[in-house]
Amino acid sequence: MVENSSRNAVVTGASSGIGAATVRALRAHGWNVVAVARRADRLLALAAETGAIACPADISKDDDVARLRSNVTDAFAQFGGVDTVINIAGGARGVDPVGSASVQDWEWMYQVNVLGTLKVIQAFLPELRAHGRGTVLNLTSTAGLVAYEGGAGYNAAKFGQHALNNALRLEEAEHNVRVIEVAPGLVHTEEFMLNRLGGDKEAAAKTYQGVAEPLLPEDVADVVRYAVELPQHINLDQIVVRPVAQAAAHKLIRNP
Ligand code: 8X3
Repeated sequence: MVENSSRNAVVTGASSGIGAATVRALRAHGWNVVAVARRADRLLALAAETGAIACPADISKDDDVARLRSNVTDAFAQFGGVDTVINIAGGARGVDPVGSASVQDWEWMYQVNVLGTLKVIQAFLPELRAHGRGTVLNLTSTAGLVAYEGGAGYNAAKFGQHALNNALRLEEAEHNVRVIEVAPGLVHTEEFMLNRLGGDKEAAAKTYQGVAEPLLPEDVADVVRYAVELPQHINLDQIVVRPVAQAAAHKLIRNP
């Protein structure tokens, strides 16, 4: 732990991918971190590796979020309180067109991407305001900027999260809470496409096939770390980060 630092972060979605990489990146730079995810086993391993504090919680459940809030308050009390909330938890389910998409999948995506982010923000806003120099960073996606075929449910959720960011930035400026959005394109994570495609490993691998250098979770984590380490009066409103091979959502260079 770093005493009297004003580098006290909560990171959700920390059990794998960009969330876990963000915990590693922040810890490597001396941040105090509470790492949050549903899967306790993975979280505890990450905590043992990095020195982060593990708080297993499902951010879509009110009781879990209340417990998270009280754990974070206790953990950071002697270090000046939480000043940075990083919402990485989220995900996609399905690639079906609107006409045949599963309503359940859409509901799940709205729950985790929009309402989960909302609940975590609501839990910590009073402390961020009280701190006087707060940061909220929400991980969205380029899927929140441009819709694509088969993407509508995920697009709708990420567009929604993007709207939340924009409204929140306007509302919180007077409390000196900055609101940063990081919107990645193609990132080769262990689980994102696997979850989206119902565990179909072959189909998931095809997403990245022939792409010379898709982004890795560590690449996005570096961008997140950079954004939250900038002096607090600098607000990177929105950072769009893609691999060079993906010039746009519809233009991805694949080698044969
Ligand atoms: C992931 C980016 O292209 O699968 O958030 O929508 S994409």
